[in-house]
Amino acid sequence: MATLTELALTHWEDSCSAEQQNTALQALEDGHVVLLPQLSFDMQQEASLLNDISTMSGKTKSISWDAARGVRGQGDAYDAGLLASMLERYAVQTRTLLSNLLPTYASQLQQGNTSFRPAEIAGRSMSWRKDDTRLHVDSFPSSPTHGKRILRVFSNINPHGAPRVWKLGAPFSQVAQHFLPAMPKPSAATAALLRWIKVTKSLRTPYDHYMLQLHDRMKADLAYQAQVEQYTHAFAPGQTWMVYTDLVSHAALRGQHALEQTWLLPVAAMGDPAKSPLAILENQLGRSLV
Ligand SMILES: O=C(O)CCC(=O)C(=O)O
Ligand SMILES: [Fe+2]
Repeated sequence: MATLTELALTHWEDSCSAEQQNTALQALEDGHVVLLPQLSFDMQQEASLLNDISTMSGKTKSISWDAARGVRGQGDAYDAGLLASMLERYAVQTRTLLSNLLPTYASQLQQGNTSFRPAEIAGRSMSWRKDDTRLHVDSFPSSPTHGKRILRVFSNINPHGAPRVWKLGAPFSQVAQHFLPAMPKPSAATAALLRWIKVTKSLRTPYDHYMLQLHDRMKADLAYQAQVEQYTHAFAPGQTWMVYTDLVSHAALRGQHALEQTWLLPVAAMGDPAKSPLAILENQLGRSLV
């Protein structure tokens, strides 16, 4: 089961010892959460973004930013310049952190979305598929990763002392063993159609098919949710943590105000590619998935 590995970094620019680098690499690839309890995101003049804004719709989970498209989501309710500067700074700081902590990944990391999550998680009404209070592994329906790893960095920036409470569940190999037998096989025609009508931004490979099925079947199965081994952990305000969310069963139960940065990594850049969801699925299915 996933555990937490703590590292005592205090600044985003901290240089890391070889031991810290090795600890972080092993922990992440083995499906643990790396917790940086003393590494906080300094809000500076953007603190006003944490004032509650009632125009944020209950259905919206986050406001996203990327360098090419700028701010998306319910960004209108906020000062766009402040939002962009906060999210861009978070992207830069997490990149600095990862290049110091995971130098073997650094040149291969591809920057994904940066997100601001100002809405309280608890009590939100979400469709089951979007309900992150249920244990799941991450898979993006419209953005196939083609096997690339999803490494995410989170910071709790709640100004009122509220923790961000997560659940962590069973190891990926067990999740796959539980759900793979009943899954439909991927269809090349369906994948081509989804691409043609632009439901997906690139071709949904067999790997992406199985990952999306896992995500959906985990969330849809309430008996599984109730019975699977799991434990709860509260991330305090001022803390940062990172985790391979494609590998680690996770759920976010409650909390308000977080920042998140997504990084994608080619499997070949891992210390041990055999620990990737791609390799685990290929091994269990006895076929290539890319
Ligand atoms: O917002 C969070 O704390 C995590 C939610 C989650 O599971 C996700 O974004 O994939
Ligand atoms: Fe998730």
